[in-house]
Amino acid sequence: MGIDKILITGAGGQLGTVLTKELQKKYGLDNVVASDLKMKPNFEGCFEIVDVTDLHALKKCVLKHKITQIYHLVAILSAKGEADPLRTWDINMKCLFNVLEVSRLCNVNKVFYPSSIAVFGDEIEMDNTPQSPNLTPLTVYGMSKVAGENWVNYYYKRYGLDVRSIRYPGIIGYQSMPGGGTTDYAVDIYHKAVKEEPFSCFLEASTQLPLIYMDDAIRATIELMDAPAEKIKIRTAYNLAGLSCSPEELYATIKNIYPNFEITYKPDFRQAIADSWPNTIDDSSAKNDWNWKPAFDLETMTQIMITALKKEYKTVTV
Ligand code: AKB
Repeated sequence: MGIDKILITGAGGQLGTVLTKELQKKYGLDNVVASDLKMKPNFEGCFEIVDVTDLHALKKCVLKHKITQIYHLVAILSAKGEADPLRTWDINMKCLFNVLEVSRLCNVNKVFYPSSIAVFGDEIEMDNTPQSPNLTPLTVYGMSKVAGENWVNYYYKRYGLDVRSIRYPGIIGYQSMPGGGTTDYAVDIYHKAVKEEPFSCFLEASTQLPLIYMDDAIRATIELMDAPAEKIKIRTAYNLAGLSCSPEELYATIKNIYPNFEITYKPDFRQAIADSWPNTIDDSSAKNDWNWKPAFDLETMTQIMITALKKEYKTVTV
């Protein structure tokens, strides 16, 4: 087998920014192609501007670099997606179809497709939400992920395309900002604390949601992609758990470090979305099939986030 050549779509996003660096470490700078609609300042490595809604542009990039694996991260998320439901559906689905078709036609042998806790809706058990309940998402983003999970399963069964997927909880990291999600509050709160500004939370104090620290999210992605094919029993998407907490619990861990940090609660339309998502997730299939085990709890995550952001803001203001 030759060397793997990796393409990441949406490489400038919250997860893409960090995943690109990890994949560069794993496969070498020359074997990873990051792509997005525009390049981030100071990006190191190979970058291509690709609009994934354009099948021909994507195909050209895949052929030019002899890509063998695609991590397809482009999507409009839960909260932003509600501003224009039909456009969200069009973009999320069109991009996925283009990635699947180009992969099938151009000998790409593995694809990663991120799903989300947004696939769940108001018919689930909120605690320890099982792998396969009735999926009735409330957002267009969630609907596109349910459809996407079924399409990747279809491409696996019909064409043998090795697509693997995780239902990410809200991802929390200091290296990049999320954009347009319902779990974004849990990143913003750390930035406000370190800047010593009060925080206005768009969810109610007690709204428990599944979250995951960035390093766990990255490791889960790479472990899933590295697992032998016969271990991957679920070809829609795996439930994945990191930690679970409410805004008031997260706030309490920050207040231990910043005793004067203030929070107010002003729930908006995102409250209804959060209310339809699980409190906690049953990820026993991921644990059993490919040995998933999270490493970060809430307290550890808070320590790391605050330490890293303090450093970052100091550097920016000096
Ligand atoms: C969002 O809040 O939309 C995302 C997600 C959980 O998929 N962070």
